[in-house]
Amino acid sequence: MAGNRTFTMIKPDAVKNGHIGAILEQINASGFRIVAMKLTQMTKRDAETFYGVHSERPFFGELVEFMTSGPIVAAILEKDNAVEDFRTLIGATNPAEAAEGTIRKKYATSIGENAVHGSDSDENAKIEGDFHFAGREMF
Ligand code: FUP
Repeated sequence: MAGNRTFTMIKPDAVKNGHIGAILEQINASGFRIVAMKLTQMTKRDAETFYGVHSERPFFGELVEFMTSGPIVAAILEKDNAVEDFRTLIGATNPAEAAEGTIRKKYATSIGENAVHGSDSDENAKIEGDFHFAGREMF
C-alpha cells in the first residue's frame, strides 16, 4: 500500500531565484498538507550523508557543492499516494524532459540545479524526513 508522506527540498537555485512562494503555492494547490517545514542550509557532511547512495557517481562532488551553496526549504508533505503524486508534480530529473506545467519544467535550469527534490520511495521519504526533522517538529 502506498504511504501518505513524502519529503521535499526547495533547492538552493530556486531559493536564490525567489521561487519559494510560487513552489509552495503549487504544492498546496495540488492537495499536499505541510507536516513539517524549515529554511536551513546543509553542511558538506549533511549533503554527503543525504546523497550517500550517489557517492560513486561522477556528479557527486558537484551535487554536494550545489546543495550546500545556499539555504534550502526542507519539508514533509502529506497526501494519499504522496511519493508518486509528488514526483509527478515535480517532473523528470532533467528539466528538458520534464512535462509541461511541472515544477522542474517551470523553475529548474539544469539536471544538476533542478529546483526541487522529491523522495523516490516510502522508505526513503521516512529516512529523509527523519534526517531533517525531530518528531516534535512534525505536525
Ligand atoms: P531525482 O530522484 O529526480 O532527484 O534524481 P536522482 O535521484 O537520479 O538524482 C539526485 C540528484 O542528483 C538530482 F536531483 C541532481 C543530481 N544529478 C546530477 O547532477 N546529474 C545527473 O546526471 C543525475 C542526477
